[in-house]
Amino acid sequence: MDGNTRLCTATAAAALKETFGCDGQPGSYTDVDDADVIALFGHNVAETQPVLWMRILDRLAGQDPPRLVCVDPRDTEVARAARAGGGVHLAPLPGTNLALMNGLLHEIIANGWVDRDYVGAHTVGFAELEQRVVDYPPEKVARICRITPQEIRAAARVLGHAERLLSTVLQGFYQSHQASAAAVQVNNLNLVRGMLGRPGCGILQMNGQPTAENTRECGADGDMSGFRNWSNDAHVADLAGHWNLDPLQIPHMSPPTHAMQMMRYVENGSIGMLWVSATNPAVSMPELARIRKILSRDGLFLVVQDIFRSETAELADVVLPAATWGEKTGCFTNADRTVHLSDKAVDPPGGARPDLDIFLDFARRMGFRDKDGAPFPQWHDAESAFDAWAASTAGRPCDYTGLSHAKLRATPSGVQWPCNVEHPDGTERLYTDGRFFSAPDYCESCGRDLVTGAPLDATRYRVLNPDAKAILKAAEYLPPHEPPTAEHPMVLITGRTLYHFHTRTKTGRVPELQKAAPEVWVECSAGDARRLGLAEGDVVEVATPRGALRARVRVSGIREGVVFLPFHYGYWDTSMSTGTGASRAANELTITDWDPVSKQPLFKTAAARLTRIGSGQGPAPAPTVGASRPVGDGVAATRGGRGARVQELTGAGEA
Ligand SMILES: Nc1nc2c(c(=O)[nH]1)N[C@H]1C(S)=C(S)[C@@H](COP(=O)(O)OP(=O)(O)OC[C@H]3O[C@@H](n4cnc5c(=O)[nH]c(N)nc54)[C@H](O)[C@@H]3O)O[C@H]1N2
Ligand SMILES: Nc1nc2c(c(=O)[nH]1)N[C@H]1C(S)=C(S)[C@@H](COP(=O)(O)OP(=O)(O)OC[C@H]3O[C@@H](n4cnc5c(=O)[nH]c(N)nc54)[C@H](O)[C@@H]3O)O[C@H]1N2
Ligand SMILES: [Mo]
Repeated sequence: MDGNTRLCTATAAAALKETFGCDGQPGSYTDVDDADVIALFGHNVAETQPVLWMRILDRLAGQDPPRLVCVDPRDTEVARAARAGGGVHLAPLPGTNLALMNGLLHEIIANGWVDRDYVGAHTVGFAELEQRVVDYPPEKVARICRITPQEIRAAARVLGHAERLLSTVLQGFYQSHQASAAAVQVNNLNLVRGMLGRPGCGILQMNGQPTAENTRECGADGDMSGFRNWSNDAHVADLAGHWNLDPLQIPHMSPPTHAMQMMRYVENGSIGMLWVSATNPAVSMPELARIRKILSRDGLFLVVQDIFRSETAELADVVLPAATWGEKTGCFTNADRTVHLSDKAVDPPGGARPDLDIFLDFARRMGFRDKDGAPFPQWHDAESAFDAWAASTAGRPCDYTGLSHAKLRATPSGVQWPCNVEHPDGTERLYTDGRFFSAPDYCESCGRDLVTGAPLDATRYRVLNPDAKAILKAAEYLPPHEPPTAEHPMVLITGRTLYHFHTRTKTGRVPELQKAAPEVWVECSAGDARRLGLAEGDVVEVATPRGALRARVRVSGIREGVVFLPFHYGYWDTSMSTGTGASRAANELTITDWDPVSKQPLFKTAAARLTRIGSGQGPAPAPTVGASRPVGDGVAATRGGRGARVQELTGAGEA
């Protein structure tokens, strides 16, 4: 059992566990309103979380705007706003985040911008961190990241002088090698600066989708329900009590197999059945030729539960049609711990059923029983499941005991956990008193070695951190596993555009969104384009050691030596404008490899080659908005139109 979160924010969870002993977002979105510096690490918030970006834009347009620090190899809207507002944009070579973070921490410590009182009272591990980052002076880091020492010093100065620092982290860090190690250094940055637990001072190890937070809390992402600790027998017994099970009915020798390893087991034949719900791995997992082969294996019984006939459903033995949001009731928890209720608005079509109903039906047909022989699970619909979940979180960091569907319905803007008798209206920020969830008997995890990923044992953890402090963990930088070579001289990164969501099962069906970004494109810098004899709109082959695809070139503000592919386009719609009918999925090219700590795959570093095939007809099919903005003139702007208008039916059925 593993969540899509493995591909998404497993690293957020891992980084929080390493530093605070437990998952759970320290900060709040309200920190945007008070911060004087907002630092975004590998996070293109303008295109991927535009509502949060609007909140930042409000600040930027208001009195006393915050300065931004943006770390991204592409010229995103965030990067532009950082430069325009007296902040800093760093565009490191992909795969060098940890070196950069060590360099920034080096400067902050060397210049004495450390809050010694906070560090002394609330953290362990400072001496080791200090010793580690001594080896990362700006000149050395600049050579690794291929930026200038002045840029590193400038960014460190902004971070070092911040009075209220909000740091956010997302896929530019999480989908790289040494992902958890780099994300942990962002936690370290806020801790050494004493920037936590006050308005404007926060860390947002972001989520991609709210449900990523829920999979972590509920124990569907290799975690144990309620942020309990796999290696703590008392935690397992406590959970077994809530579920009325014998502790042995909860297998807990070790965390469950992660998704990347599951695929290996299917490949080996040791997993014979896979049930895929609400995720489309035939497009979203790395090295698709391999994934297709695995999912098509004769010995595999593949069940796919989806709302559309996805690429993965095409490979299924059985398809279970699911109801979508709006057709069912349930809760979402946002990145900053805000719990929302989403009420059913309409009935699902045909035989489609809510995912929960499908799972409960399965449990009943299988005859699952609790320890008294009564049907398990004990709940039977969204509300009873929520109540059982809330009860099971009593005393845990994500305490939902003060929440119910009724309370959430009465609080439409949501409630931040923990919400209990002590905090009946929820909790805006964690760790305001400098006390953490990291006590040895309470913590979710005793942590891992940041370089190898090996778990640390409970006895050593107890010695390291007996008093529930935050843990400053250091790590040496190691180069990426697939560096550029003579044959593949560029670095390939992949990611998103504003207009599409993931594998496009929904946004590909919205005409105006599809029109804004109809086809795959590849971004490269003006310098690289000149060197390779490429012009805007040319057809190129993008190749890595795993495969190749064709795309049209967008000459954009991306840094030199790097190319970018959006990963939204699946392989079975072959209406490609190049007319080749070849696959256009970015994941044909990505590598089977993962971060040793979080097991999140590396979607953002591969060695690649661009080869010109011929000229296209006009500009690339890429939006002119966001990071894919062309550097030259002559590309018609992406805009909305009549097709973007919707007709809303009111209760009486009138338009
Ligand atoms: N429109 C839209 N919004 C979405 C989604 C979507 O599909 N479409 N998906 C949602 C989900 S689940 C997620 S997880 C989020 C993801 O949100 P983001 O993480 O913001 O999106 P990405 O485009 O994956 O990557 C962010 C940036 O990382 C940069 N990057 C790549 N490699 C490196 C590197 O080595 N170092 C650094 N510092 N930066 C690097 C890229 O240039 C890119 O601009 O978006 C969510 N929101
Ligand atoms: N190269 C590359 N690959 C990436 C990434 C990247 O940046 N680069 N990002 C990774 C990240 S962060 C993520 S989150 C993943 C996303 O990867 P996926 O989760 O595979 O992508 P989605 O398109 O969101 O797939 C969700 C599926 O669920 C279906 N669905 C929607 N609502 C419901 C529902 O209520 N019930 C059911 N049963 N089904 C439903 C949709 O139709 C769709 O088929 O991709 C990862 N892969
Ligand atoms: Mo994600």
